[in-house]
Amino acid sequence: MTDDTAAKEERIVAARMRLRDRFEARMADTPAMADEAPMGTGPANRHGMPQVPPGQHLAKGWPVLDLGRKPEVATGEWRLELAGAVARPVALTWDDLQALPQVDDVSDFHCVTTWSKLDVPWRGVRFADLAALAEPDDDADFVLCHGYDGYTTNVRLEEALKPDVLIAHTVYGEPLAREHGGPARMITPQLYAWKGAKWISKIEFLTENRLGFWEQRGYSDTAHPWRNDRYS
Ligand SMILES: Nc1nc2c(c(=O)[nH]1)N[C@H]1C(S)=C(S)[C@@H](COP(=O)(O)O)O[C@H]1N2
Ligand SMILES: [Mo]
Repeated sequence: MTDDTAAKEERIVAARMRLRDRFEARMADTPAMADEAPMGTGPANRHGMPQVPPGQHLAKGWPVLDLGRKPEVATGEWRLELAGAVARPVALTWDDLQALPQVDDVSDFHCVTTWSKLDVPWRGVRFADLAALAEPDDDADFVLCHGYDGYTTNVRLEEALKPDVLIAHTVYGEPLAREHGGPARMITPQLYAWKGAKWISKIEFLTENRLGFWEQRGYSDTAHPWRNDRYS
């Protein structure tokens, strides 16, 4: 390893640790994690609670929701930009994504239009591991996620740092289908599913909140399914 590479790795590890400290400090005073059972992150976290959040029912199959466009992005062309309030903007290639630590996680998926899917087995890269690569500024409190279809959605950084938030490329052991956001999408199991951008192209770190597509149209900024938090 060259000195350069070693220094870079050290910086990324330091950024990862700063993000973790921040996440833990914030979680200590947010209701979602102060609850004994945070609920929403899959079987281990439902603790005998009702199967689906208030007003939700189990979906048959897996509905597809989009803006009427399903962009086709070949993995060779795919880039994921990390930009905005960060020390080191980067554009990851598909190989870069695959070279990061890969995580398997089973989580629940709640669409605000009232259907839910339970126990979805995803594989991908933790948002927190990705974010560290760009070294977000300490006052970057929000992210705006962009899709190749022009979609946007905003997420508080602390929500995005939850360990079940992934940039997922595989589901049920198969490459993520284009209709569900393949080659890669974000998932936010503890928030309504519109907060997870399909065909994710860019994660913009922001010091001030900026509303995404549905948030501008009256959907909740915070979007917690277990609090029936659908509209603003
Ligand atoms: N890029 C993009 N991401 C998106 C959307 C979209 O229209 N475009 N729809 C959102 C909504 S409303 C939901 S419920 C989920 C649906 O994911 P699915 O089609 O895989 O069920 O994706 C979210 N992410
Ligand atoms: Mo949705």
